[in-house]
Amino acid sequence: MSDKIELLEKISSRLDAIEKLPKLKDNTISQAMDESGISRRDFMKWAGAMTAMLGLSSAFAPVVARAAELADRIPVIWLHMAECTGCSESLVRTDAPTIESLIFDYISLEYHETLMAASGWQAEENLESAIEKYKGQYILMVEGGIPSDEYFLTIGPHGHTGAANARKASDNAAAIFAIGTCSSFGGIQAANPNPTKAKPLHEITNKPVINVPGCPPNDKNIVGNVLNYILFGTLPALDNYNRPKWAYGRRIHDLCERRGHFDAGEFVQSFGDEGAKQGYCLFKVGCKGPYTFNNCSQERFNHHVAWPIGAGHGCIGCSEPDFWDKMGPFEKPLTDRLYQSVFKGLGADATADKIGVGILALTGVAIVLHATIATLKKGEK
Ligand code: FSX
Ligand code: SF4
Ligand code: F3S
Repeated sequence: MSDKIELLEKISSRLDAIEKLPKLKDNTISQAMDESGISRRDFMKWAGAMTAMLGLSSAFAPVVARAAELADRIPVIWLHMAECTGCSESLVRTDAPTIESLIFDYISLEYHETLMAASGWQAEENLESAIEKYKGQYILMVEGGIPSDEYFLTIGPHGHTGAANARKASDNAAAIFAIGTCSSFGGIQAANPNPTKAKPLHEITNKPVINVPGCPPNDKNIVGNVLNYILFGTLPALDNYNRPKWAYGRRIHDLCERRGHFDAGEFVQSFGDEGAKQGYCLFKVGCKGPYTFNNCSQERFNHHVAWPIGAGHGCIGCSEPDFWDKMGPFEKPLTDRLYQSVFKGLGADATADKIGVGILALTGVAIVLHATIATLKKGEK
């Protein structure tokens, strides 16, 4: 039997078992799509695109669609720590529902502070009863950096700390996702001087955490992780920063729509100049796409129409550890120093393909050199 058929059979029997679990929602995803004017054909097209995004062959599209239809069987607890709520907004703030936002609506969100009606005692009880009722079965998603100093971020009538809530919810979860750069790496809360001693989720719990960074992360990356868990029930292939390789395996620069201009030495020199009007490369006005691992250039935001570089500003490296401190100034290239040692001595390039810091430093030099030489050559023409 080929590996593909064997895997498909394994997934199908996992989905059969999940289907037997109680439905946690009254409606079905098909009803929700009907109400929003999304056809079955659109849904299957979407499933095909998600299949490709997850790095699976098209033969897996029907099981990906089925996993989405079974998303209501898996309870989800979503905790907020110190953040701007942009990660939740990435999913819920749309002018017309996307299939991702419908699925987010359809998964059984047992607890989500921004979206639920409960507050105070009732909210605290809801969290405790959801953890108890679905012990060992729920997906935990945590958004935000976690202040480690007990004085900051106390929540609810008992005054539990965010760190204590996150730890307790992690202890009993079936799978744990750090949603956004704050939860994955500390984010803006942990930026120098880090007054609340904010930490990433993986430093608060000793259970395995899958990081889904981005400030905010793409809605497809959040939903893709839920689907991946339903399909496989195991950790996906991860890079050195525990980011799923299917989403964070390539640099922004690798598939950027302005890459041809980079190679040709055509750079925007200042915002609003002729090069900017021509859609030239943004490296010289600070784009950090060459150092950033994420799939924004393919997946984009807002119904797949927009993303930072498409809108005319460079990538600021928002899915990399410590980017607030290490990627700045955001509108200048990193020409004053070699790009290295972003996080605990590792460089961003040490992630997906395990290139060492030495080579990374060379990469930084090579990129700056390319930009300089290409511009000089351009001037000679
Ligand atoms: Fe905000 Fe989420 Fe940035 Fe952080 O996103 S978009 S500050 S990653 O935790 O709300
Ligand atoms: Fe795109 Fe930035 Fe790379 Fe230029 S430097 S090609 S704008 S990712
Ligand atoms: Fe962030 Fe860069 Fe994507 S700034 S949203 S990783 S293009």
